[in-house]
Amino acid sequence: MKPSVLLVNPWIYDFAAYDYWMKPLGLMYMASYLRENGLEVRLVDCLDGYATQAASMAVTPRRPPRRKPGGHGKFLRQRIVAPPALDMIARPYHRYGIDPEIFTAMVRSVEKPRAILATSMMTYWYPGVIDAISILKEIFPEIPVILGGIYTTLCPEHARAHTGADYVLAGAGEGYVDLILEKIMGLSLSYRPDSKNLDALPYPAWDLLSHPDQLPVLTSRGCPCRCPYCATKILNRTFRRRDPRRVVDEIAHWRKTLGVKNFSFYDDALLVRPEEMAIPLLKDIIIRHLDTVFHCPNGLHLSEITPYIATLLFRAGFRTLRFGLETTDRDRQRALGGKVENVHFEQATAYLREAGYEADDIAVYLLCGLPGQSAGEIRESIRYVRSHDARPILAEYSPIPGTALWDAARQSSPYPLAEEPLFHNNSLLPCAHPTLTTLEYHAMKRLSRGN
Ligand code: B12
Ligand code: SF4
Repeated sequence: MKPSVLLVNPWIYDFAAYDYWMKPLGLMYMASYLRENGLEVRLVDCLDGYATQAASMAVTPRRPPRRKPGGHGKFLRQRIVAPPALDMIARPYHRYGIDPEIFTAMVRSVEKPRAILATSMMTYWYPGVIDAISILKEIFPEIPVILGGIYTTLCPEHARAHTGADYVLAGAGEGYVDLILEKIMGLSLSYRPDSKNLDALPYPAWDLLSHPDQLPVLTSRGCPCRCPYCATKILNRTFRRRDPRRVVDEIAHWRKTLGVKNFSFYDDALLVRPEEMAIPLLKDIIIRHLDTVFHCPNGLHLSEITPYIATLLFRAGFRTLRFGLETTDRDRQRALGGKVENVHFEQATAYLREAGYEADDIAVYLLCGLPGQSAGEIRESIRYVRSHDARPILAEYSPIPGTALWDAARQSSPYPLAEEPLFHNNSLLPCAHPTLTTLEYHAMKRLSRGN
């Protein structure tokens, strides 16, 4: 019998969460890599309301929440008591995902693994990681739990001190497969692709999902820009891309084998240097008639939109377009690295409308709550975007350790950001300028929705 590993995607603990095409992509890359090395891989995904197939379950699962046809929707959720650090916040706090009893039953139904690999996402979601690990340790006390992901990369010391994981690994997991297999599991590594060559990596193990209503695609790692509020350069030091044909091969593969129609791009810089990726990718999608729909929940670069690219996006079936404008204040745009100017936004919206998109299809992220950012600046940005026939979406700022803006964030925040990642939560507007009161924020939310 093959040695097995159990992969776990922990819960989200937060004031609010909505499943905007969320899937544990990093963990699924790890899964396929381990499988190629001869391991049996099992997945327990706390965020999958459909993941209830465990044979010996003594608990009846709740009905999964209704999903939207494009593959997004609500999570199951349960009201819970917020961690003591958040006591002063008078807002309901929730566990998003399956009930802990279901999680326990699912883990119990799995044959004893040789190791457990858990992932982590937002730094401030760590309480869900701690609770998942504590249950895993109760069921399999002697099995090593290896924790990786975005939280461990951004806050490794915190994760080592608090999560109860036996190994906390920071950075790309591909670089640790030999450590996991050889040192932790005592097995030998038979498959080791060049992890710097993204085309050499196996596709993520999406066949492990119970309900692949949509799947993420990643054409690259990293970003050539260096925006001071963003963690990308810490997560991926260099910008590397796949061969666009291989990306479309992957999409066609999932379309054929799992029947998936909706795909979401998780790239940080999908449109940058379009001749390398976007143009060949979109042309290939169009030529192959895949009958697919695409969503870009992560901000796209407005400055790359030309009439030609707008037309290709439309013809290739890109239906959810979100762009990073961040602010319309020119000084702030410069301070944020100068990746975009208002003229790019105006041109892009005109080209996209021309290509066939409706005003409502063109959504633009506006950062809200940056250190020193007045409410007036945000209001003005919302007004400007709305007056140009696009849909503003407020992206509340989450301060991230190691970024260029971190010191300013710490100085502007009433919360001890460095000691407690719970205060990185964007819902708290942790670095809000005094003019950005709660009342003002809610008024802006309404303004951005046009009411
Ligand atoms: C796609 C994305 C989203 C998607 C959904 C993501 C998902 N997975 O479900 C959407 C658009 C919904 C989203 C939303 C938000 N996001 Co986001 N998102 C990302 C993004 C661009 C990619 C994540 C990803 O999947 N990467 C690809 C995979 C392959 O990488 P990975 O998960 O890191 O996995 C690798 C390693 O970590 C490791 N690994 C992973 N698991 C494991 C396990 C083990 C055992 C090991 C050894 C290794 C390992 O190996 C993997 C392969 O190399 C990241 C930035 C980035 N470049 O990573 C931001 C990022 C995570 N998001 C961020 C933010 C701020 C947000 C928002 C708050 C934005 C906002 N203001 O609205 C919202 C919050 C959402 C919510 N409250 O519901 C921040 C994190 C902030 C924080 N404090 O932690 C990031 C880092 C971006 C940034 N600005 O710097 N996001
Ligand atoms: S362009 Fe986007 S992903 Fe790249 S550094 Fe700026 S915010 Fe981060």
